[in-house]
Amino acid sequence: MTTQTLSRPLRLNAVSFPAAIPGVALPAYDRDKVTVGVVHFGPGAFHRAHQAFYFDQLLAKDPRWGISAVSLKSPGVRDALRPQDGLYTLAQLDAETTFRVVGSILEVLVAPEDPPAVFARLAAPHTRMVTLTVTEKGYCLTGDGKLDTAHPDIVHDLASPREPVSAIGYIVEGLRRRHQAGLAPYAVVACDNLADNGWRLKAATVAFAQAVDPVLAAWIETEARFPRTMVDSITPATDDALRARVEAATGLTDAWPIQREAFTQWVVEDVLGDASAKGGAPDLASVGVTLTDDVRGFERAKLRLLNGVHSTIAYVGLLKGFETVFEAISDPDLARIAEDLMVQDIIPTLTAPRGLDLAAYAQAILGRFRNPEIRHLLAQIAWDGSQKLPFRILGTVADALAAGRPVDRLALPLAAWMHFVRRRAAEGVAIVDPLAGRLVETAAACTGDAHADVGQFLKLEPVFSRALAGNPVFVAALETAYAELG
Ligand code: CS2
Repeated sequence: MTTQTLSRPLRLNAVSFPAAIPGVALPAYDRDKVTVGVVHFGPGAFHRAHQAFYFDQLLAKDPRWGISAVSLKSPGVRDALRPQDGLYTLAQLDAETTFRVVGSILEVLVAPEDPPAVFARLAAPHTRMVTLTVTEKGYCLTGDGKLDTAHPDIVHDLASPREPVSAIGYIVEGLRRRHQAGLAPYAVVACDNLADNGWRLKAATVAFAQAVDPVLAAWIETEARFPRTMVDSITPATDDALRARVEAATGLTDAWPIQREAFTQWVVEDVLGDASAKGGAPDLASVGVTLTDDVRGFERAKLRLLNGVHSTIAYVGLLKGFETVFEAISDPDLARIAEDLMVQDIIPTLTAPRGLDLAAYAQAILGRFRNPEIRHLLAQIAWDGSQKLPFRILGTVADALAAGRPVDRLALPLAAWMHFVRRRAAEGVAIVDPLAGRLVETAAACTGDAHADVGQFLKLEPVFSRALAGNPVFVAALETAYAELG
């Protein structure tokens, strides 16, 4: 027993990390000299795989950009990372596997436990950037992309703007404090898979501020930067297999390591220019971030080709009994559907940004789905369908209809999602989706008849606009796909 205790690997932390097995990349800077320059909402797996990785590289050149991470709800990440002094391991699983200890997260605050600590970070002169990965639903938007003033969190925050619970409520309260203190606003960088993410967030933030303080709203409108972004790196949820693999590879235990593919991309709208020149914004370009005035081209291509096809593989794959993306894309029928969707249905709706060959980009995405090292559960991608499908598939559908092209294949993921919802509801399995209640009701009203069932789903207005729900070509395609998959 004593031997076991003695031989147990050390927990990763600020003291132990230099003892990692050689070959593991370690922070290339003195963490004691790093200061907070960024407040990040939503320190889930994606943030830790992606933005925190870029800032980890940046800190080796400029120590002003440490991250204060804020969990808006659960203490889980804080509880895992505090004993590790914010350190965690990033495993890149690909043809070559690498491990890296990331040091850019200096602290994790749990907002509901200590709102003043969050306000203090937001209002600090050195905080120049606020980033967000709060998933689609964290933006509290209506189906048509405006601030959802009926959302319970927004109702709460508009009534008590100094005691917010939503990301938008915190952003506005932080900006109010800066305005009052005569400080410049921070740049707000949305890093979720929403079309025109920064613009939508800006509009929602200004609308919120307008209801609270019109002078503040006007200041935000003119002074604050909300660049649009495209973010990309496939990041499956952490599991025990990863914990064991990380422990074996690094010689240290890590309660919450992160895994992703080697590929990573971050495209940010180049609106931080002035501030950057004055030393007020991080030099993201120096660590491989693309700064461009054509973010929309990248973002549409990624949302529609990668995320749209991901969701297709997830819903159709689950119906066929597959568990992971790798298994599903190894099925010849599904691989054909995925490729045809990309080439014949999605690419014709896109305008390639300068320097991007869409056909090659689509092939590269399919190659990434075929990465055998990545065990990405279809169930994870299937979460929050009501929030994801409008951005991932329905924009393509609307464009195809407007151009007079068929939408039969594009109807497949939507019909598969309907079956997925029905099956889960029938099995009594919880549906992870902010509309779960309405989805279960919709499923209960279904009979198995394609026309009637599709009609039930099309009543979900936050998902399907009236124009789409009333389009006979679209409805016919959905009914056919639904009957075929049933
Ligand atoms: C996935 C994305 O879970 C999902 O819905 O489609 O998280 C996807 O892996 C990332 O956007 C890739 O960048």
